[in-house]
Amino acid sequence: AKTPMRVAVTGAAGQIGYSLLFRIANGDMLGKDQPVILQLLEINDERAQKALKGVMMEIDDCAFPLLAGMSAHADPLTAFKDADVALLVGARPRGPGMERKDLLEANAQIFTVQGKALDAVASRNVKVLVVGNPANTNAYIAMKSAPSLPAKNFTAMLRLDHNRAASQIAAKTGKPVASIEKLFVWGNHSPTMYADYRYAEIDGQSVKTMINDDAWNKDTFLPTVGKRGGAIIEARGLSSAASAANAAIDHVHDWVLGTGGKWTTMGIPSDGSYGIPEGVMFGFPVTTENGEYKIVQGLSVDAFSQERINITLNELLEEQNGVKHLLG
Ligand code: NAX
Repeated sequence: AKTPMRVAVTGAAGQIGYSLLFRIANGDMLGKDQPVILQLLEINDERAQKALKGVMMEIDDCAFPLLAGMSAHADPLTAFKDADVALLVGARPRGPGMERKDLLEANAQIFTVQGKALDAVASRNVKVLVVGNPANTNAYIAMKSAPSLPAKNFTAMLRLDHNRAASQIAAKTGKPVASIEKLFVWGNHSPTMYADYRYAEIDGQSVKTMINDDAWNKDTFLPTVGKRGGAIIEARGLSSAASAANAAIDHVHDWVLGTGGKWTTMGIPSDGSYGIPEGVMFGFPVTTENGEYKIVQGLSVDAFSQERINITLNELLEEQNGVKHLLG
């Protein structure tokens, strides 16, 4: 049997946690032959810790054959010990009267502490996915706070945007979502993201040619994908949770187990590709193999795409500048 992998999850008693943990323990993320140990972090608060215990009771009651252990933590230094995968889901939500700047700073504080803890105790090969918003900037802060870990181990979740884009394209073309290839999303996990289907194919046919409607791209597709999170809050009264958990599962699954040549989207520290400054945590088209991702190279960027990329890049650079003074 395989050695169990240690999976640390923060915000484990939250909404996304409640959809995520059961699927990890069920083998959806790391494979149906891969035992897992869950190391669950919540804030050091009686109610949160009690709620976490409740979730763990339910996980126990599923009797998952792949679950090789599980523990509750209030300190990232114990939660991240020897972690092979770390899903940083917990974050500070925007409270009443909170300015964007306050939100960035509150989260910068959390992700500085957690980055340092990963640096100190996690596996040297730990794969980190940041889900908690602002996801790209939080991932950037965690990466900068963990100088002894490779920067490439830190990623941000753009996969929900990617999956939302795929679902819209499937609906528009009437084709199965699984048949869509070479679709991806550039940039920040925010309404400025740029979902790019210029290269997408279904059964070898160009999606752009099939749709043949640039106005739909600009006026319907991009706003629908970009504002989907808001639409879900409006309809459900709560933010996306099961779909966010599903995207986190997809992201880590593909990173660890490979895409077999297919393209997907990951928020990763730029290596300078496509003019994105090095280190910026940016959504790129990638393929993955043997636990490593590679940016798809050589795509042309037309004027419209460059404009969209600049908007989402500038937003990220602004966020990054807003927290610069907090990084050592
Ligand atoms: P919830 O408020 O339901 O749960 C968050 C949990 O995190 C809470 O239980 C809280 O106690 C815990 N927490 C807060 N600070 C913590 C810390 N420092 N250490 C450990 N735990 C901590 O939020 P939920 O709906 O689960 O969403 C979690 C985060 O995901 C939010 O920041 C949300 O904005 C973000 N999202 C990101 C998405 C993405 O695509 N990247 C999409 C979905 C979601 O909006």
